[in-house]
Amino acid sequence: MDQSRQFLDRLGMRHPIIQAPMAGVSTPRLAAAVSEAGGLGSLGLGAGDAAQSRRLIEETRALTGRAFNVNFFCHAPAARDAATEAAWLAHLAPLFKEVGATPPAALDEIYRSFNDDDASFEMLLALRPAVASFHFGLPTPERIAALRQAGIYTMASATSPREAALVEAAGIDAIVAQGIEAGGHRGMFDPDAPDERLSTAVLVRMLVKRTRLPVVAAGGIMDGQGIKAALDLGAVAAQLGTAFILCPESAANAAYRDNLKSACAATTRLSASLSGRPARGIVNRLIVHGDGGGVRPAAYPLAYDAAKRLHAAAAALDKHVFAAHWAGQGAPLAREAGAADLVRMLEREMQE
Ligand code: FMN
Repeated sequence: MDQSRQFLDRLGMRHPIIQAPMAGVSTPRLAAAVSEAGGLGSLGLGAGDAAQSRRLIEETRALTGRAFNVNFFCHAPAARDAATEAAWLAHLAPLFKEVGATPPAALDEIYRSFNDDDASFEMLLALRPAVASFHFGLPTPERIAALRQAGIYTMASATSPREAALVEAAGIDAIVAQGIEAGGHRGMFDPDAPDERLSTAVLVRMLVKRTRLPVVAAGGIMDGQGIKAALDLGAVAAQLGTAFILCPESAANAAYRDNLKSACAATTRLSASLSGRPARGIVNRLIVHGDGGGVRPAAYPLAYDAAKRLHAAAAALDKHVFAAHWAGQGAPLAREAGAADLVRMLEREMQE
């Protein structure tokens, strides 16, 4: 049996289509609709605590009996540096002023790493979702072993062959090969390490040759033709994020949807100015200002705290020019359709 068939059978999928976990955008309704349609839906749980994650998993289970994926962030704790943080806030001060706000006196680590979160780990062992995936790094080998022992299929992002080798050595079941085209945060383990910025096609091909693990292709894949191309390169499935943002089941608000449907979608950029880690989104005023000043952003997720506060002040005035509208290079190809219809459309296009 080929590797793709084995992967699909293990997770009870009919189609090699994974809806990417998207913190802030994916929802139980979206994940359940994709899994019910024969793909694999995902919940992005990196922004919440164990109690919120439990609720979302239970809500998804009430909507589908099929497998779905739950995703957590494994980032290293922010290296606190008062001078860098103060300089970043000073750099953003004119933007805060523009919306009648003042920068906060200090920045918070708004997202907790799974590696420092015993409650989320215990919650996973208790609820045993079919699949758990990790971004920005890996859980400890002991935790990976315990999750697998509990029957949970594990996946982790890699943006380079070096990270993929670490994923394989850690005993994870499958690698999500995330190319430079991808929307949202680049899953690099160390955001300060040199980055070859490999395309999805090159990365998938390299990983298929270098590892025996199943490789899932992620980044810039927007239609069935793209999924077919990824499978031809040796991927067992494709993980699509941007393609699912316009689904009515996603949590994207009206401003995000309008922006993604506009000509602006053609201009995405990888920038650390919104969160402190490289992430691809539709270019906005904060990205232009942040990237332009020669000032180093505060570390992840401290810079994200600043960006969210700035956006909140702007949104109160109905301004969305500082909002994080994550999207991949394929954003202009995004379509508006119900999640189940989109999965059916992708499947049809794969046969063309
Ligand atoms: N990947 C994760 O592993 N966890 C996340 O929480 C997460 N959030 C994302 C949010 C958005 C809005 C987007 C577009 C992507 C996100 N990603 C996240 C990255 C996706 O897993 C995937 O790599 C990416 O969407 C693939 O590229 P594409 O958007 O071009 O399809």
